[in-house]
Amino acid sequence: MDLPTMEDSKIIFALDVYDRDTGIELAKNLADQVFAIKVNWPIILENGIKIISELSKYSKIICDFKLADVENTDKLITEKVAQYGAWGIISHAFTGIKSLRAVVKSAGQMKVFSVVSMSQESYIDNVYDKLVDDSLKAGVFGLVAPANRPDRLKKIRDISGDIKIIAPGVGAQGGNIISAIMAGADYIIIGRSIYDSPDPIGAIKKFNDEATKL
Ligand code: FNU
Repeated sequence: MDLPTMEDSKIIFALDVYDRDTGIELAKNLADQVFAIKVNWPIILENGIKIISELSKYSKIICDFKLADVENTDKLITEKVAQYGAWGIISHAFTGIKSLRAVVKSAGQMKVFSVVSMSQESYIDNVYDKLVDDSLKAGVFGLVAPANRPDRLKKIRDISGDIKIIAPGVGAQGGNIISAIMAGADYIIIGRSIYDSPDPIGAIKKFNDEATKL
């Protein structure tokens, strides 16, 4: 499928809005500036799962559902998300390798990303190395690690080889795109600094310019 997505952009746009029309309008206008669009529960809870198919017309869609259940439940959710044409899905890793393997197995063509450290302090901070290890063993496509904690991100990069890392925390959460890329992020997830901007297209252009300066 030919999507107008800009393959060399390092930005993943976090479309954390409720309203369908606002979401579709933003996706239409921004798709050709970003690598992918990430949706989270807000737009799904308001509009239902079919919004994934609608948005997939404009960009690759990553579903940030942070799966964190026993293997069978994670599998049921993953299979359902795949039916609606999502390009990727995000799972937690702390539930262990059995659940991660179930997600990878039931994802089909979808790329699986696992959260190994968050953009705010959390109890998984103590076990990020184990989460990386399990994620690699389970065969995920990529990891989620914090852009706004570059020291932590660098440690994760150092133990993860060349697996893709997608990193939230730039802008509203205080992180900086350049230090995140230098620490090892492949793609930067940005939400509020784009959709809350009076000029979302201009905001993305600025982030793309910054990222390509490196
Ligand atoms: P913005 N996100 C996050 N931190 O912020 N998936 C994490 O550790 C994580 C995430 C998501 O702050 C968050 O849910 F694992 O407005 C939101 O969708 O730029 C996005 O990344 C950040 O949005």
